[in-house]
Amino acid sequence: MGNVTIFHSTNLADWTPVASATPINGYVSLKFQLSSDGIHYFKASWEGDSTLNPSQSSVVSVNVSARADITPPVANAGLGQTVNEDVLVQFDGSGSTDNVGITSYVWTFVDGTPRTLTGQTSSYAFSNPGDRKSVV
Ligand SMILES: [Ca+2]
Repeated sequence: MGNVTIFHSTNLADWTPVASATPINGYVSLKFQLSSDGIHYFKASWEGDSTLNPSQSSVVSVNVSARADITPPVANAGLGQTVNEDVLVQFDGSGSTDNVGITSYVWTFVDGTPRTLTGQTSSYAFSNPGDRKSVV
């Protein structure tokens, strides 16, 4: 049994060897991290050792269209504010960022009882005096 070499390409022309192994029970397993979306090609080339077992190669394509997003968002609720009770406070989370995009904003705080607001910007009039930390 000859060695199998696995090549990677994104254009079917420039092939980069990524692994070489001797098949076990006819199989070679490979773990390879794809760094970009799009079509990736893998070619397995097997070195034959006789006319009965000639060299062969086979190409498969993998279309990567959605990789898992593992970068968490960074919440920015802006600077602290001091206001009197019953005066409308403006919350602004527009300084928050994410590598893909922010799908929702949730503001939670306690004013007598736990309160929840939604939206990139929101407003609220506290009815109880005291220090509050609002989490976006
Ligand atoms: Ca993200």
